[in-house]
Amino acid sequence: MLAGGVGGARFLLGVRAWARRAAPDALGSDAEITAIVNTGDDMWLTGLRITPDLDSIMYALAGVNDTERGWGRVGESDRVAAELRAWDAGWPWFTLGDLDLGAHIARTGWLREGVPLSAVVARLTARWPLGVRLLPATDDEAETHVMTASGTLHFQEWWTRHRAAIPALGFEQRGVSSAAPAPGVTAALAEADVVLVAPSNPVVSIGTILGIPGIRSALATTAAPVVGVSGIIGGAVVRGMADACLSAIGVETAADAVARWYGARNSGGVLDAWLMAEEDAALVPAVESAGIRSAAAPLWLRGDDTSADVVAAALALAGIR
Ligand code: FO1
Repeated sequence: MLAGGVGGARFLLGVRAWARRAAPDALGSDAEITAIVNTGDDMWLTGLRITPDLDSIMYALAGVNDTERGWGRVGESDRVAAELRAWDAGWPWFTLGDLDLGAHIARTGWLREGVPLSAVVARLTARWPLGVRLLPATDDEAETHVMTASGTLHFQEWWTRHRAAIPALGFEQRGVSSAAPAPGVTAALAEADVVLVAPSNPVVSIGTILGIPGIRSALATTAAPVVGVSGIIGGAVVRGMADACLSAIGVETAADAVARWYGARNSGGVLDAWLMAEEDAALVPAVESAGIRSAAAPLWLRGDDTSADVVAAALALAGIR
């Protein structure tokens, strides 16, 4: 699985639910699930390394996430954040909850000791039986920055302070040319029975993972079918502001346009198949004519069970029942 944060977390809960109910003859009830997670949203804030997408997925799989906000911990408090504001430290528009800070402090301490991010993620996730292995796309810092008419800013500021309201002229992954897939990433892609592309933000989540040197070629050469799930239903993004990102790169906010942007694997892209919502069933022929197998199914991720149904529909496109 390639996944971003909030959309990726919901979809991963569905993949886990599917694996728990799957017939043994499919991938076996002990299906191994590896999530390769976007790290382009990551940043240093008041000396702490924040990794939003990895944390959103970890907390969701552990069942300790704040389901209203979509990020951070349930039962959170912000006494430290109030103090940081009083000291005028950090970003007043970016709340670091007290429980969440526990993870940031632990992570930053280990990183400062020289522990690579992937090993830090292994230590943090060992606290709960997630049923999913989390891998950062890279252990190197390759943060997404947004170019606007009035200058370049970190993605996280554009996203949380400005709510993506400042028109983006483009995105850059700072330091991506010297970044490498984290240990285990290319092997996971090579050895997979199937690779799922979560309905995450195609540009700044999935696109950022694909931008790490070596990941596209691992996807191109794996024997596993690569199946994507649309995060756009009926011409609108399900949540988040992916439309602001798509328009920045000149891609229409439409399920078929995103499939074409990912491209067919047999013509240099990444997808073998693309699952869209019933609302977009009329677009299936257009996607198929781009060389990408396609189908339409109910796509709303309401709970684990319906999400597992979406996963089953995606796997069926890959010939896995
Ligand atoms: N999003 C917000 O809109 N406001 C916040 O104050 C905020 C804090 C925050 C803290 C930790 C964390 O892991 C995520 C946080 N997010 C916040 C969400 C974050 O912007 C998103 O999870 C992704 O980075 C965007 O895809």
